[in-house]
Amino acid sequence: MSVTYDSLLADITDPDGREITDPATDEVVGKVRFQSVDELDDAVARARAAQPAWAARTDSERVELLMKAADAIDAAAEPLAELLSREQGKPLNGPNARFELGGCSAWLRATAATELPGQTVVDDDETHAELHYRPVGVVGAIGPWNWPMMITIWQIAPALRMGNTAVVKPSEFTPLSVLALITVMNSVLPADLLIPVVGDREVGARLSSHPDIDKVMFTGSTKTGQAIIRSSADTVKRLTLELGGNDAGIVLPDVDPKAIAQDLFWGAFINTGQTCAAMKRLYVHTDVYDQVCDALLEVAGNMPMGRGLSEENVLGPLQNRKQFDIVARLVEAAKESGAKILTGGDPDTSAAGNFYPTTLVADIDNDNPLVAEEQFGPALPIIRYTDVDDVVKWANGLDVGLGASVWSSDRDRAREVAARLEAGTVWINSHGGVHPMIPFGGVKKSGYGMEFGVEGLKGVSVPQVING
Ligand code: TXE
Repeated sequence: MSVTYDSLLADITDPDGREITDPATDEVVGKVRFQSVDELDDAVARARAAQPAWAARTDSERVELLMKAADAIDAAAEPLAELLSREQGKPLNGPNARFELGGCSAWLRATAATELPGQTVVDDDETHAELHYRPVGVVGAIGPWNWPMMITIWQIAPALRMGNTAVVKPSEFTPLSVLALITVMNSVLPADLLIPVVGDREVGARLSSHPDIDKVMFTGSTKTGQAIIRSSADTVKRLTLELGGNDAGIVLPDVDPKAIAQDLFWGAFINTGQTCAAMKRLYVHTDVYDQVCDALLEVAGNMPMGRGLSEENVLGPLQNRKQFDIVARLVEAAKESGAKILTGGDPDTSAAGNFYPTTLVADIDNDNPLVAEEQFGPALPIIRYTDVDDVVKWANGLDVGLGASVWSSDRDRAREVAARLEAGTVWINSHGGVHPMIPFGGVKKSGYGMEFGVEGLKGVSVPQVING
C-alpha cells in the first residue's frame, strides 16, 4: 500500500499528545505523545534483546535489509518531505526538504555498502594477530531539530550496518519527522532494531546514563554534549559528539567575487543558516571586500523566503522561537555597535511564523557577538581583513572548530592557509558539503569522534584483537 501524507501522520500522531506547530504558520501539524523514562527503559530492554540475533546475521543479510529500508524511504519521499517541511519549516525545494530525503536514502545505501573487514596486524614466525571490529551493542541516538531526518540516518545507518540496534531520541521540536522516517524504515526491518522514543531532556539524560546503552551518538549543542559526557561517565560509554561550531570562511584577495558569490551564499544560508557546518562568519580581504559584499547582496536578493510548501521558496523560518530570539539579539547587538546592515535585520514580528529575513552585516569587528557567538540562523557577519596572519588568528580564536573554508583562485595558496586552521574539515572554494565516504567531525568544543565512511563504522564498533 502506498504511503500518503495522511497515512503517515495517522501512524504517528495521538489525539491526546502534545501539539507540534508549523514554524511558518503557527498551525498545528500533529500531536505526539511524549514518553516517560520508564518507557525508554522498556525500549532499551527490547533493543538489547534484539541485538544478538541482528549481529548474528550475515553481512549480506544486513546490507540487503538496509537497502530495502532505503527503497522504502524513496517510495515515501514526497510525503516525508512534506511532513519535514511542515514541522521543521524548511522549504521543499532548494537544498532543503526534498534534498534531505534524497540524502537519507543515498546515505543509507552508501553506508550499507561500506565494508569494515578485520585485518592482520602482525604475521611472522612467532605471532599472528588480527584486529576485528565487533558491534558495540545498543546505540543511543540523540538528535537535533535542524536536519532531523538526515542526522538520524547519519547516526543509525552505521550502527545498524555493524550489527548494533538503536534507540533514537529525536529533538522535542521535530519528533514527527523522525517518527515518520523510522516508521517507514521499520515497515521492512525486523522488529526492535530501531526504536524511537519521543521525550524531553530527562529522556535524553536517562539514555546517556543508561547501563544498557553502550554508545551515544549525539548531535546538538556543546552544553548538552558536556552534560552527556558527565552522565555517561559511570558506565564508560563510547561517545561521538557533533556539537556544532562557528565556522569561518576566508576569502583571499585573488578571487572573482561574482563567480564565488552563489557558493558563498549557500555555504552560509543552507537550511536558512540552521546547519552545524554552515559558514557563520565570513572574512574578506580588503582588496575585494566591497565587491564580495555587492555580489552576495545580489544573490541574496534572488532567494525567496517563505512557507516551505510553496514551491518557489528556498529559505524558510527559524525552526523555533528560541532560535529566532538568538538571531534577533545578535543582530541587534551588531546594529548597536555601528555595523552596517546591507540587507535584512528588520523582522516583521506581527506576522505569523518565525521568519527572520536574510541578513548581511558589513563593517563589523571580529569581537562583535554576532561574530563570536553561533547565530545558527540567516544573519551573516562579513569582516574585513588585510593580513592573512591576522585572519588565521581570528578564525582560530574561538573554542570551537567544526568546519572552515578558504576561497582563492590559487589552490596551493588556499591549501597553505587551510593547513593552519583549527577545524575538523576545511573546504576550498566551497563550504559545508558532506559525503558518505568522507569522515566528518570537529575539534575543540565542536566535539570528538568521526562520522561517515569507514571511520564512522569504527565509531559504532569495539575493536577486538585476536592474537594467536
Ligand atoms: O539543542 P540541545 P537545542 C545549537 C544551536 C542552538 C543550540 C541549542 O546553536 O541554538 O544548539 O539547540 C537532547 N542529556 N545547535 O536546544 O539542547 C534534546 O532533547 C541528553 C547545534 O535544540 O543540545 C535534543 O534531543 N540529551 C546543532 C538534543 O539533546 C539531552 C543542531 C539537542 O538539544 C539533554 C541544533 C541531556 N541532558 C542546535 N538535554 C548542530 N550540531 O548541528 C537535552 N538533550
